[in-house]
Amino acid sequence: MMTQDLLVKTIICVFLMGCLMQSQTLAFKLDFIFSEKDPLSKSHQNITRDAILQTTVEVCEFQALKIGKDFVKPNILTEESVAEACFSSNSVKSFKSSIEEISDKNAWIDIKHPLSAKHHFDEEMFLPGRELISRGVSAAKASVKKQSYETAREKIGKVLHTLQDFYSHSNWIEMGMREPYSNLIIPDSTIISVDQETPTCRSCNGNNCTGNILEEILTQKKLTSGYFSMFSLEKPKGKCSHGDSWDMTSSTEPTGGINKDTRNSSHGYLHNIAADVATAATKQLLLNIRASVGDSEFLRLMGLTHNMVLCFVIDTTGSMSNEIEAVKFVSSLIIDIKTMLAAEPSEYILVPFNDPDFGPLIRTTDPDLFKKHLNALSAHGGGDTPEMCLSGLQLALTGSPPQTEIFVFTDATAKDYLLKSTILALIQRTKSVVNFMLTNTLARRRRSNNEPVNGQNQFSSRSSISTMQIYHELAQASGGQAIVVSKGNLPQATSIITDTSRSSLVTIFQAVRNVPKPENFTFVVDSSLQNLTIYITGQNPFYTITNPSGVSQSSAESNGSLGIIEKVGNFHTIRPNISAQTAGLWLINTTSTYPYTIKVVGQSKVDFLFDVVEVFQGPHPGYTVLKSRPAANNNVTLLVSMLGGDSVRPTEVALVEVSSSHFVTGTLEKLSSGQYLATINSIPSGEFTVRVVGETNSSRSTSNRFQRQSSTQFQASNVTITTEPDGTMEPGKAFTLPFTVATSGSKGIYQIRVTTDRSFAVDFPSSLSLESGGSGNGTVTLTAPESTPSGTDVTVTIEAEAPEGTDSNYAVLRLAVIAPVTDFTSPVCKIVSVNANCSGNCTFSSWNLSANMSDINGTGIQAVRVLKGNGTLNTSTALDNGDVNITLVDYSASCCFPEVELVAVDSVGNAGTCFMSVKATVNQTTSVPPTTQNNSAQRCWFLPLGMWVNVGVLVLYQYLQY
Ligand SMILES: *[C@@H]1O[C@H](CO)[C@@H](O)[C@H](O)[C@H]1NC(C)=O
Ligand SMILES: *[C@@H]1O[C@H](CO)[C@@H](O)[C@H](O)[C@H]1NC(C)=O
Ligand SMILES: *[C@@H]1O[C@H](CO)[C@@H](O)[C@H](O)[C@H]1NC(C)=O
Ligand SMILES: *[C@@H]1O[C@H](CO)[C@@H](O)[C@H](O)[C@H]1NC(C)=O
Ligand SMILES: [Ca+2]
Ligand SMILES: [Ca+2]
Ligand SMILES: [Ca+2]
Repeated sequence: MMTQDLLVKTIICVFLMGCLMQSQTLAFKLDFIFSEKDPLSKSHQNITRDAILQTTVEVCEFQALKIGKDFVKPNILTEESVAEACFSSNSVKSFKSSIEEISDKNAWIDIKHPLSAKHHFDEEMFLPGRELISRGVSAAKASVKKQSYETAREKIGKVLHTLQDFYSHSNWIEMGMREPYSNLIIPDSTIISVDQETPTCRSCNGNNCTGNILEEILTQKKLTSGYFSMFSLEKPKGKCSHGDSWDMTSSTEPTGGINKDTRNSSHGYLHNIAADVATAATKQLLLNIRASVGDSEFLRLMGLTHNMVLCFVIDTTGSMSNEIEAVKFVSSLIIDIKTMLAAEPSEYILVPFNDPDFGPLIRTTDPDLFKKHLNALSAHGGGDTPEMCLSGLQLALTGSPPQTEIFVFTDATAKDYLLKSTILALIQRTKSVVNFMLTNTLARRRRSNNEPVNGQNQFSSRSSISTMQIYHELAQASGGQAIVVSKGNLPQATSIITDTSRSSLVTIFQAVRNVPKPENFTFVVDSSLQNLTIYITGQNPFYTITNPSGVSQSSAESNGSLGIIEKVGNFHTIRPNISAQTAGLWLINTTSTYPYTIKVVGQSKVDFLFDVVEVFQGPHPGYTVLKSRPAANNNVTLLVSMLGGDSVRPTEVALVEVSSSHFVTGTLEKLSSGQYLATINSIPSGEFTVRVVGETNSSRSTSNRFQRQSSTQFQASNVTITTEPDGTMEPGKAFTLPFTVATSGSKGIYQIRVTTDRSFAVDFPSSLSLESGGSGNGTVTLTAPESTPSGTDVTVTIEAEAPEGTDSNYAVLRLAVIAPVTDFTSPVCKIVSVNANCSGNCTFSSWNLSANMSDINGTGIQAVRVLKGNGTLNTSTALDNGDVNITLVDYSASCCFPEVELVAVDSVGNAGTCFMSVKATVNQTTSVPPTTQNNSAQRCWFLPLGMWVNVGVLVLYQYLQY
């Protein structure tokens, strides 16, 4: 667990050696390293994952109780079991990747700030460390409020690292504490630690370093933490060291150390306890965020979105009325006939575009509200033929969750075609799939069908770019379809939208042929797969499909022995009959003479997540997630996570060239359950996708073999862009973002382009002059308007294009705009009265409570929620003493639910709670006068020096700040 152990020292060394200089946005897996060393020690990743799983189960249980659903708590908490208990089996993939995101950002603190004492609660930096936590938590809450879940997860990951380190690096555990120190997440609370002069340690005796913290420090409950340096023996006189071999200060008197990072650390005998308390503290912080943002927002933050997202980008210019009607029709179909689908979409996103206007993005979980927005759309304006299609698509890509299926409806070319390379970068970063519904059939005929679509040069092939061709290229790059139909036939083509609304949709195979020749394609269908569907898009495609039993059907038969072929425009959908969906090797033989694409999908729990990562060497290897194109002419490493349970095992990970069926495979190394590192020694020069082949259990029968392929196409580059944002972007203030462009390609002038999805003022050098093998620096200056609401995020894409447009790369960053917070106090809850008569059968009696809530001198109460209990809440506002706004709360519940915990949240997310239990109020009516004391029922609270006072009172007023 925790930092400044061997691992971090390794990283620092690597840092110093300059090996990390090429890294992009960084992430790191601690587990891998520790499981090598000591599988029984807990890493930050273990602690973070355990706490997220436990908290999520708790929130889901509460939600289930509220709506009267039975809740089955899983015995063993895994992403799969928790998602299932939360009635969200379909979101395992996003749940898993959210946990990975948070863990990666947590670990990243060790890379980005390895020597910063406050990030690790070293050197008695208690107030600065707490400041980092409270600012981070407050920013995360602001981000969630603006639905910027990704930036919120990043913030949470970073903050958790510091919070968890407290329990390893301070003497909290040695003082006998076995509960989290709540003051670390209460911004305005007192923290008293020893001063710089007070000695805290004596030298250790022997290797089992016990008794080195001075007794008076422990008995007086004074907080202290260890000093650490890799370069110097010096530390303040009489202070404790962090300890272990990389800490040079630990050989200075007083020798030894106090950290509990692993079981082998100086105070390793307390490692397990420290890890348990750190887990409880992590839960406490997560529950604080949950109290502030509410249950459903918390679950969305964790990626448990229940199901898929429906995202439409719609041209609303004059000629589009047919299409708008078709979108309204298909949306209603999906919303109203949920039974056709496994579940209804959990979220709806709509981005209209016109010319010159586009947006805004409308995002809602309410199907009726979505319908209302759709119905409000009308076709008007637009001027000349081309419209602002890519600007609308850019908003959709940055404003929807990763891996969303996006549908773009237009009949016109893109006026903003210069955004094409930005869109490609966003597609690769988000792995979202873009499908185009194109209704200008004339444009299709005009386009040259033999023109190669996957050119090397996506940045500046501007000659052909203002045609509809751009849509075909973007669809292919994302693994989507560009469907060309007449306006009248559009409703028939929308079946693909209902198809993609199915849960657990996986891609089994895909291929693109722009220079067609007769060819045989094979792919493996496994027994876990349902609703096998094959899409073939192209002008007059000709093919024969044969299943493993030898049943075959040609494109000429729309209803044959294999199944049904639906044809509309250039789009064929093949739906094999259930009886023909045999597991085994399938064959598609094509003899088309026009370009075509093939995509095979189905529904299955077996799937994979992956990231391209960069490995760095050293005594212990590590890796960093790459957020741009990987380097050309190099080996490439993928971090692959399998979904579908423990029996799912990959046997081969390959990079498959898009334009041929050539592929390169690599070696596989198991990291932890379900996680693998695949190293491939060469990288295709053109576009490629990632394919995973594997088995669903140990027996080698063919029906247990499976294959999955990524939708998104990737590409290598000789150009790299390195940038790492530092600090927080504030409304109305210029924010600078330094970046470095390096190239192993040709020398010359590299064009730089920076775009944002928020039209913020942005300033950057338009070009950099680079030598081959050289690099150059630039700075992006971004300014969010003064009026930008706190929590708004902005996606910044920095692109660099080699001379003649022969190569390009990008860096995609998501930044949060956070307004400075001045309100650090939580609302106060005062219970005014409780009336309970809970005798006999609880179902026949009820109780109620009145409370006053206020946010004195603060931003005001924004929400009041029930955190625990199953009753009815009514609120109203009033003025107290003429000027203080108070919220009057009335809560009533059945006596079967004798406990309630209420929370009042102010405008910046500070949450104050009150708790009430009427368990013991048999036959009596109680009226509790408001008190001003800080108390809690059957809980513990903190004195500044950290003494526990356990107040075991049954009915008690509580003013507990989270
Ligand atoms: C920590 O997590 C890894 C990876 O999931 C796992 O293999 C290991 O057993 C965990 N360690 C502990 C002590 O829980
Ligand atoms: C180290 O000290 C702890 C605490 O006194 C004790 O429980 C443990 O057994 C000791 N370990 C060894 C190897 O002496
Ligand atoms: C495809 O396979 C069939 C039979 O398996 C074979 O006859 C045919 O020549 C193959 N076509 C190509 C282009 O390889
Ligand atoms: C999908 O597959 C299931 C199970 O095979 C079947 O019951 C269902 O009807 C299929 N749905 C569609 C739309 O074909
Ligand atoms: Ca138009
Ligand atoms: Ca126009
Ligand atoms: Ca406040």
